[in-house]
Amino acid sequence: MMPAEAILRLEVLPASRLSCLAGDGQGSVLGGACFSHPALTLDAGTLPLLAVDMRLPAGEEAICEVWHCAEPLASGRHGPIRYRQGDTLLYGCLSLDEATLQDARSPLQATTEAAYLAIFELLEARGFHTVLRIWNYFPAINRESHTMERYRQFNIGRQDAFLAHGRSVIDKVPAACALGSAGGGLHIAFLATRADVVGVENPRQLSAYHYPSQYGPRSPTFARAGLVKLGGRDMLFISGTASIVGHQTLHHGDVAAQTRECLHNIAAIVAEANRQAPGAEFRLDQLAYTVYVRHAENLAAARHEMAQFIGAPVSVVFLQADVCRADLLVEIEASGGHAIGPSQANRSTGSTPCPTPVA
Ligand code: 3EB
Repeated sequence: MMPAEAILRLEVLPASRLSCLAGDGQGSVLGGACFSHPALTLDAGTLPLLAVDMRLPAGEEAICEVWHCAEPLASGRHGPIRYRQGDTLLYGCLSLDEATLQDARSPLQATTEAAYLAIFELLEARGFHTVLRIWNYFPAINRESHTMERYRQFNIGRQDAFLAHGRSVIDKVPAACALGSAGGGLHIAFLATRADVVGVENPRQLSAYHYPSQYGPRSPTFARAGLVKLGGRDMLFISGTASIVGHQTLHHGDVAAQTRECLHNIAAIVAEANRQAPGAEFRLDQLAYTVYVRHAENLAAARHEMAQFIGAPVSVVFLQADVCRADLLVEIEASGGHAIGPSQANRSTGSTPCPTPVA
């Protein structure tokens, strides 16, 4: 007998194979994000698929991270958000141009606040109380404008939206990442759930929501990781993780040492998750990773350190992106406990032909 499909599965595939998803049963696709430079023009129909303008390692094809869900799914729209949901999971995404408004807020701050307000409105309307994981991308993340670094403007807009919806900004906050894209507007994707989510913090790091004001007037609103039980399985979503101990950046200018520090931090989060979910037994080599490296010339060093530390993880994607502090050269996110890879049906029959690329 075939084992039951996991309720949630991550499939990493080249964008040229996106059209295969129809054969795979587009029905199982919850949503996803594609990375390429320039951004793809996706004809995704009703699927919430984000097209992010982000550089890849030299010679690599545009790549998509696609989430599949075994629940019966339905798609919808809410304002700028495209979403798809089952009984316990909802994935949504939106892309907004930075609007110039006639008020004191910077365009990025105002656009971020509007995006998060729309997300919370949708989630309240659909009865999904908890954001499990949220991915944020916008250009020139370290550039100064309106007297402030853009990442800090983003943090104000994000926190104001949490507060406007009566949401806590110090715990029960989502796992997240915030990366600099190569162009375009503000792109956000999110995975929400009706299940209970436990926030996991890293004993080696001050919680980001308690960062002191030297990093900006508002602390970033995210947890180091989120732990959830779905379909009887413990799943772990680890936020973007950098070479930060306490609240300080370590190893300025040394990408290899920064990569190792990221991985020590991820190992600490995994140990903490295993303590909070006895029986889960998350393992570093069983996680799916995305590694964001600021400078193309540092990709090889980051790859080498990953291989030294983890061996051969089940999945790893490398992308080139700016990270949210100017002195950070690399950031690594990971998730596990869900299935990783192509569907079991595809595994047993070999790869499905898919002659017509969507892009
Ligand atoms: C850090 O630990 C590095 O603002 O959502 C990592 C993950 C970082 C998420 C966010 C920022 C965010 O502060 C930066």
